[in-house]
Amino acid sequence: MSLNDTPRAERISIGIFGKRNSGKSSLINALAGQDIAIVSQHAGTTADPVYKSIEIQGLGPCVLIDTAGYDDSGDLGELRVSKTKDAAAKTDIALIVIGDDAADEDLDWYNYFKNKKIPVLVVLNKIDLYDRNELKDKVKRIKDKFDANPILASCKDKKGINTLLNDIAGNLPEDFNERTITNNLAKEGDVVLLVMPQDIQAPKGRLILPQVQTIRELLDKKCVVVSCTADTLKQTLDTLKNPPSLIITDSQVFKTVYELTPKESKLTSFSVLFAGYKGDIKYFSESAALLDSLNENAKILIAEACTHVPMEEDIGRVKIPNMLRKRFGDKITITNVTGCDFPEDLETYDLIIHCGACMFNRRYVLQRVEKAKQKKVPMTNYGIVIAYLTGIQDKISME
Ligand SMILES: Nc1nc2c(ncn2[C@@H]2O[C@H](COP(=O)(O)OP(=O)(O)OP(=O)(O)O)[C@@H](O)[C@H]2O)c(=O)[nH]1
Ligand code: SF4
Ligand SMILES: [Mg+2]
Repeated sequence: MSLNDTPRAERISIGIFGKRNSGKSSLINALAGQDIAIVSQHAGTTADPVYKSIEIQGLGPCVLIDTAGYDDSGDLGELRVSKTKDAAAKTDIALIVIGDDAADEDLDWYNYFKNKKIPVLVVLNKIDLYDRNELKDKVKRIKDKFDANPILASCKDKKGINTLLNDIAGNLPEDFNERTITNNLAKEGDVVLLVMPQDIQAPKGRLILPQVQTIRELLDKKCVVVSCTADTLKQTLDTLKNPPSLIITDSQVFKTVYELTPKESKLTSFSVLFAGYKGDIKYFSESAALLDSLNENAKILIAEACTHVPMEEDIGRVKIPNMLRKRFGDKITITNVTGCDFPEDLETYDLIIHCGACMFNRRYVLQRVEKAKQKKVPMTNYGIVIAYLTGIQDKISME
């Protein structure tokens, strides 16, 4: 993916699931209109999930996810199935591909998505192999089993693909295109000031993704966007005729910025905004409020979506841990995880602190929140926890 493309986390993730050899990879190629996945008659050709960013007419920017068949067995097979489950956690809309007769496993996976309220469609592939009566029987059996009509397709003859694309467009999660980063905090004509310290963590010559996405959204909303670094904030405010209606800061300089924020301006941070955009802001703020109940024996998990090499001044490895130690003492235990690592034994932690997760899609972050809720572990994010630890939680606008 080039820098000019829509980030993967902002695309519709279409996950393709099914038994081995059902024609999942063939379907990816048919949907994409090009050969992007390897197809063969050998069962188990696709071993790891393959994520392919692509523009589909009528749908816009999508990620097609090809997966290993969920009927794979043995040690290696189990590993593949667990990776297929990871792909399921990132899926916005799922297709269950049936290449022959529907099996109980197909129904299990169908129900898995239904239970998670993820839209799911059943595709009966390879219809070119059956005569009219055989097809009628198969369709009836699928209807009985799933209580849903299958979409009939032949990847070989390129039949049914347009119908499938229309059905995908018609079944997208309701709020998919409605959610915004700044919600009601910024509207047309507002002057919004962004405070963005370009410290060691920002890649040379670039802005980080949450900043880029926020600027893009504010420009789309027809806001007047002004930006500065923390050390030029006072000077920037002095040059403005009126105080900005909103200041969005990097959380790391929350306190400094708060002290300079005019009383007419609302204040928030990029990661507070991303808590609402990608996660569950209500749970995040309720969880941060529980900070006061922690003590020196607390075990805290800090999860960061980026896998960059930790650097001096790193927010998740240095800044937040230092603030926590200052508050609760040196004995507290802090564990850092990055990327897709997220421990199964969440119940052993007293609090989870997540980064803004701009690299993850909302579905995936909400799945982590769900796991935390199930295990009754509070979960919050960088911006919110910093606001609490600096005592300005009541001064920031959450949504
Ligand atoms: N006749 C017919 N054959 C098809 C169709 N779609 C796929 N196939 C064949 O089915 C076989 C399996 O196709 P794949 O697309 O590799 O299936 P898969 O589900 O990705 O398989 P794994 O990666 O092994 O899980 C290949 O030989 C394809 O040519 C179809 O619509 N009609
Ligand atoms: S994924 Fe997390 S750590 Fe990486 S840039 Fe986004 S908010 Fe920062
Ligand atoms: Mg395959």
